[in-house]
Amino acid sequence: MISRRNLLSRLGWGSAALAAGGLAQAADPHAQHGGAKPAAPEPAAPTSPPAAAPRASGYTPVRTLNGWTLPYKLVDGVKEFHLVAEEVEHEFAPGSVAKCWGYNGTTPGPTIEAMEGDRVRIYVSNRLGEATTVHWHGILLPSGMDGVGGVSQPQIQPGETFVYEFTLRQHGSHMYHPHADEMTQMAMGMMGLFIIHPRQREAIDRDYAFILHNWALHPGTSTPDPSVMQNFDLWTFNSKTFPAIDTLVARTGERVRIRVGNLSMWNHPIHLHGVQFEVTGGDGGRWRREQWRREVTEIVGVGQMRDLEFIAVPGDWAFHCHMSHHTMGPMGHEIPNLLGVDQRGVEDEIRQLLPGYMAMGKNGMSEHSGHLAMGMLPGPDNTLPMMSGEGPHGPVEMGGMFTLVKVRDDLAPGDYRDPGWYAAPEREQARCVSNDPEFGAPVRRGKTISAAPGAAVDPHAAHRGHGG
Ligand SMILES: [Cu+2]
Repeated sequence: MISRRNLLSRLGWGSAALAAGGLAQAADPHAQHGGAKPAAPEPAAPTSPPAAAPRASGYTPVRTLNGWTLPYKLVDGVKEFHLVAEEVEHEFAPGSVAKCWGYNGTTPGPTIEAMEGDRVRIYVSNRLGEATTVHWHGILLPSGMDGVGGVSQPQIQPGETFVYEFTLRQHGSHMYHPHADEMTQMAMGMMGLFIIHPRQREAIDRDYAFILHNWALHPGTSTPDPSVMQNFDLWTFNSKTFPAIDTLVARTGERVRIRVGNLSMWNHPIHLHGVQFEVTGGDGGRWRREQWRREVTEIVGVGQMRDLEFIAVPGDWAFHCHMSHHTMGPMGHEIPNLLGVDQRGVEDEIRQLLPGYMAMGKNGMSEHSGHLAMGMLPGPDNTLPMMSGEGPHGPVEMGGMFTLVKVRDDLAPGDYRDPGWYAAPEREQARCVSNDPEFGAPVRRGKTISAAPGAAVDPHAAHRGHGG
């Protein structure tokens, strides 16, 4: 497939480039005069590079957040991959480790990366205690290679290795996952990305990819609970929660693509600050240019993939799910609403009876991030705080599906190291101008309720006297 963008970039190469392909024909001046196709390409202008052969010159490799790409062996022209389904020890973020299931030692499994037209042979060994299969989600292939246990193949029993083989007839962002005891195996972390690059090189400088997922890793436990359908504890980009999720970095002016897949049980409105991105593709490959949409939030539905592209502008930009509970760590779901209730002294007593108890704070939940920063209020073992992360201006108060896109003017191409925090120019920095609550003469309507006299405006202030 030739994208409009690629085509336009080739228009300057002389009319020889226009001879191939229907899209090019519309731009061909000959087409307007009687519609006769030119018999042969006109000779290219002397300054034009040769343009007849497609540029099968490779691709910008995908950068899998906190992940890796599976190496392959070329055997008689076939790319051979080997996946191993197995139990893995996985760290969601420092302080939370669990027994999960994945491939080749990780959840998600390694990214499979190949090119349109490649023939791939994929061995799948099962080292789990139960049968599995692999379904190649979104990939056009013969029915017997589709990986649906009982329908397209017998299940792969523990200890067995199956082989899948097919030719890639498309390009785009795709995934793989089991189609056997799916509820359990996906809840335990079995999934991975399958990225197929087009033969025509795309104008993308940085290409990121990850999968959205949710986990019922209840506070104090170390194995996800596959029976949970809605109330999850952990919300992850590639099985990591903030602040353990990799930062996405780019140089100012670079074209960045972020491929987002969703194998969780919820739809996620994925939101990026700082730019209007274009949604340029989905499971059905790269969309025609006329179908691209300019957005700042894109819902990635369960089982879907979306490609987001933008030109990088300098700064530190939040990139997160907009369901606010999905940017939190584990919190328990039956917590009473204690906004406005003074709980001094009560919470510790409750926690002696209920070890996982975390109350809603009197002035909101951010009290807790303050407590944790002060070394107080440790949660149950192996349980992440609800909010965490420390930024250059204080606590970030996030968790779960949150990370940053960091763009700098002076990054070398291919440098993916976290550049640290952005230093905004002084005139572009929001700042405090008063600490008088009666400051100014703002217009207000309705019935306002003032904070009680003496109420702690600073949520940490009430605890400073505890000597904690
Ligand atoms: Cu979400």
